Amino acid sequence: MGLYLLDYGAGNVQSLANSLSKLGHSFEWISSPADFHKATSLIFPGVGAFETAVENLTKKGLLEPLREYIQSGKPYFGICIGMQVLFQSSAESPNFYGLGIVPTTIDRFDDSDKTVPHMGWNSADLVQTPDVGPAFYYFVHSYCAKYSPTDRPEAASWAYTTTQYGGEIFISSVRKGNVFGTQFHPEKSGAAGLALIDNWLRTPEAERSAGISKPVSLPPPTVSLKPRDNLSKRIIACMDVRSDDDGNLIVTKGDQYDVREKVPSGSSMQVKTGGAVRNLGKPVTLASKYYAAGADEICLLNITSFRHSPLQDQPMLAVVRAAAKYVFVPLTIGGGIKDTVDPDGTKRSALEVASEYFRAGADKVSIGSDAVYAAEKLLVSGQNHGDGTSSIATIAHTYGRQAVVVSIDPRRVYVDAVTYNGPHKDELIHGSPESILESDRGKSWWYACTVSGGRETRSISVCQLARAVEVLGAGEILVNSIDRDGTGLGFDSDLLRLVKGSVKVPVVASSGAGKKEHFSEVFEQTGVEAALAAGIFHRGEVDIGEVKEHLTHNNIKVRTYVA
Ligand code: 1PR
Repeated sequence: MGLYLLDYGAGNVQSLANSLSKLGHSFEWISSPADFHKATSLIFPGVGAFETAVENLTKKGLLEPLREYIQSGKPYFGICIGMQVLFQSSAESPNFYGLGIVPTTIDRFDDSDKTVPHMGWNSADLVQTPDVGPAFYYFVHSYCAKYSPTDRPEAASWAYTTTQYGGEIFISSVRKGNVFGTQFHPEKSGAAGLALIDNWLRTPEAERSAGISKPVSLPPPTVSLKPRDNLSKRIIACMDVRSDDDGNLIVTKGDQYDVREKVPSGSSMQVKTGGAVRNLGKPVTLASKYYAAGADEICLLNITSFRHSPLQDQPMLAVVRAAAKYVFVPLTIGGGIKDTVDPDGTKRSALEVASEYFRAGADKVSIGSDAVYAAEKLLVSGQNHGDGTSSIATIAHTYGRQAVVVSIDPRRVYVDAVTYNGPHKDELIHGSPESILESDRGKSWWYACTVSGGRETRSISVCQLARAVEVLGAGEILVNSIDRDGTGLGFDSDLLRLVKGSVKVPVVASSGAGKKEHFSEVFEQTGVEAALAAGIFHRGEVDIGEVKEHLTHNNIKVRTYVA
């Protein structure tokens, strides 16, 4: 079978390639217009921004051959932007036109009642046979095709499944004749997604080929709004990766960011910085273990990459490449995403660094220190938009904002509430005098951002940072807490409420999980979209399955199906 994949040169296509290899399907890449003639099946895994996709396809002379391929009746499967490109245009980039095969536009989600991007696991409900139970897939997008059988009947007739997000119902997959397209990412949707890809490929080509101009026989059915959508809360397993003292990459875990074993004072082993780097296992082994246990996402943070150029850090890239072969849920990579200079003097932009991680199999990159500097620059400029040069902006422009996570490392700054008259007085938190936590009891504080893994505290607050990075183009904010990291005392709900109240993009809670109840507490108390933990999973104290069972029991939606 002549299965070809279309890669327009930006966006992570490695995930789909890994899924196909895992399923045992061989494929070739479309590298020139002539390849379309050789293809007997084509998958276009478009990730990123509509404009970048259309612009790159046009520049490479691939847009018209793609249209001809689809019109020839040969099987086509478009994923995310690969589906959106079938439509007329997108509000994301009004000056660029899609193929116009589905006669309607792609619009932005209404963010007045919900977080945008729509990110996470949601159900895809079959339009024609709604009595068949829905399947859950991973979505990540800010723009969608609204399902509107009354106003746009012809477009609605393409809908194979619909999905509800907040008060909106959109077309989550299209199917007609030889054309299939999903807004969700089957290659990142665990076993359900792999099965969907496999089924499509194993259906005889003759059944998947047909014209798309069949007349519409029945009017598209109306789909009613449910009281609540099915978007589930995400549980993320995080691995802090660094070299041990022998140079091997290991997963480590600190207490308040100190990752070295405590050594009794006076010990002959004691070195200036403490004992050996705490070793909790190998990154790839742990990543595949957490995938199998039902983690909704996996995060790998290179916690010492600020010391050197990540592009020189081949072992970390090798870890990402290897982990991506086993993990079929989104993989986030962080650490050292910034403009750098290699030891030989070669300048590398943050976009190049991120691209290298995407090529290795990452789906999102997480930016820490560099996001702080970019936010500070924006504040100093007094503007309400960036100049497009920050790492956040350049990566979001090419790969879409959903691929850019900003990882904040805040630290509490305690102040005297009576005398404090500093710039953050509106963000002060006052701990209850009855709090069981000594760190909270009767105290007042604000949250300062830090850089270089907490080694340097800056004067910018967590709210200022969150608002600024959203303006610059961040698609998600990961909120760590140096005070809670590794303590097992629970997530810092005060901190998370502050960040959640400052932005529209999804917020991930991190640091402090010590028992399963902490997960239900953080979702109920703060409304965050996801919760991340490290220590309790690495030490085997609580299993991801137990966390999800607990959340389901507490009426909090999670993805529970795992093969
Ligand atoms: O600044 O862009 O190079 O990114 C560096 C990244 O490395 C940042 O995301 C920063 O959070 C992370 N990092 C740097 N130093 C450390 C350290 O521990 N010494 N890890 C570090 C931060 C936070 C989470 C941790 C949660 C959950 N670790 O990754 O997994 O706190 O832990 P818990 O569940 O055990 O409490 P840049």
